[in-house]
Amino acid sequence: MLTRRKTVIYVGILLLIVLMIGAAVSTYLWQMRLQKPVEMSMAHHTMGGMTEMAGMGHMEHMAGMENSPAEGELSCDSLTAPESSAPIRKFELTAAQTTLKLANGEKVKAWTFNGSSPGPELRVTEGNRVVITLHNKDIEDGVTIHFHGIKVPCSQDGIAGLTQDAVLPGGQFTYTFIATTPGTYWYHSHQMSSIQVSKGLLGALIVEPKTGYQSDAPISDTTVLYQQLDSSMLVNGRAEGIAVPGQPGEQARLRLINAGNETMEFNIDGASFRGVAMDGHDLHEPGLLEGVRVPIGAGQRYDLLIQVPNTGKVIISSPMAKNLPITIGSGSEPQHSDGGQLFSFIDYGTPLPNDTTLYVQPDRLFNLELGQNLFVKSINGKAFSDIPPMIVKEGDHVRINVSNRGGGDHPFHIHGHVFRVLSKNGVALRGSPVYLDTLLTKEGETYELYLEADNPGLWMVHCHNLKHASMGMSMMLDYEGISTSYRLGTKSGNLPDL
Ligand SMILES: [Cu+2]
Repeated sequence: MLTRRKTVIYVGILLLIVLMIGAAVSTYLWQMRLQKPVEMSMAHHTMGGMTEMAGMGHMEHMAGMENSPAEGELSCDSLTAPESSAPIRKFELTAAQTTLKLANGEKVKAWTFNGSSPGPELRVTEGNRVVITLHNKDIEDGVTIHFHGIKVPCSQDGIAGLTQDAVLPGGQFTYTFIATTPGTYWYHSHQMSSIQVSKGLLGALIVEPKTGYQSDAPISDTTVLYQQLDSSMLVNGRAEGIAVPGQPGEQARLRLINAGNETMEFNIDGASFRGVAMDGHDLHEPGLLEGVRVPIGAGQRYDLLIQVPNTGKVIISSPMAKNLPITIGSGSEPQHSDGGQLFSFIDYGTPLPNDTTLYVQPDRLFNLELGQNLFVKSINGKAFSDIPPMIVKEGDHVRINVSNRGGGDHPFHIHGHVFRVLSKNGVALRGSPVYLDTLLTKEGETYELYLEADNPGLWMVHCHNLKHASMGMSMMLDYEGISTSYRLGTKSGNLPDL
């Protein structure tokens, strides 16, 4: 009798477990369908006349409202780089399936630009007219190129299903933009981005200042791009650390790019350093830092300026990228410390005199809560196409309040714009102004951001943990009166965030 009862209990427990797994799997599969409608317009909201602020992020959107070009409407396609006599820099990038042989002998199947991952570093000068022709050799799902952090015109943003169709094998697409702002940027495919970026379709894009860098000591300039290529962590495409030459007294500028999906924290051992730029934008009077860990969210860039010491070398390392340190100079090993405080931009550097942005009254206010319910990564409790867009018009001063309500780190990325961080957890920034295109948010944190609506178009706003974006954490910033004829979905094959 007792045995029978036991058996019933065991079978019951087993059934419960099977049911729970079943529920989890079906929720997951259902979730994956979120990014796969048959056909939809990413700009499906035309809410003219809504000028009042507050709570607009919570407004119900009008489902199924198609964006038929009405009178006075502009198509994203018509928004292109202005004519100019700026010096032209031309590049050709060919996406192809390649087997890469890493330095450690390991062979990795990758998707590459011009045979390597990362693809070639594109280095241009401020003011250049940059012309990049993308060719697709054999990536069946098609590819695009998005220039992360660069303020391009709408038609050049490289979003499959929004600003263009994905470029299929044998096809090509030419991107043109003016490189207006010097700094460290990167490029990557925005077709099935969570898949294609982790397979290798990415590279660095550096815009050097017209005037060069002002300094009394010689400066080396090194791009350091970390990426997750399937299961391998790589730095500049290598499975081993990199060495940067440097004589005592010289300065090394490191352009750290986190092209992976997870936050990376860096220890800088053997020298004090300055954080001179974030997301390509110079910080004002950055002070010397020592023993401070630098957290770089997915998609973000930090430029560090490090003075090579007289005694030995400098080692920059991250527990997220074991065995991939950056070594500057030569000599004795520095003492390793990993218990330092996390770098905070709240009070780093000094304010600008006569900083008027701080007193601008917003015309629009949006509240965005980044979170998670079950397998959905959500914004205001909703996923992807259910999230109402933020609608603005050119010239608007826009306030966006972002809070992270769980589900991991969410690096919050806005296309086509640079935003300013006004406050963190209710505390106003009191150091240098901080301008970003990607903001690392951790659970429980709240930020107030300011953005000037100065680049009419249809823009994606998403988490740059691209897996999170593919699970729903993706929405739109739409300008009134802009439309697109491109469609997302299984019919067109355009799936920008899958
Ligand atoms: Cu996220």
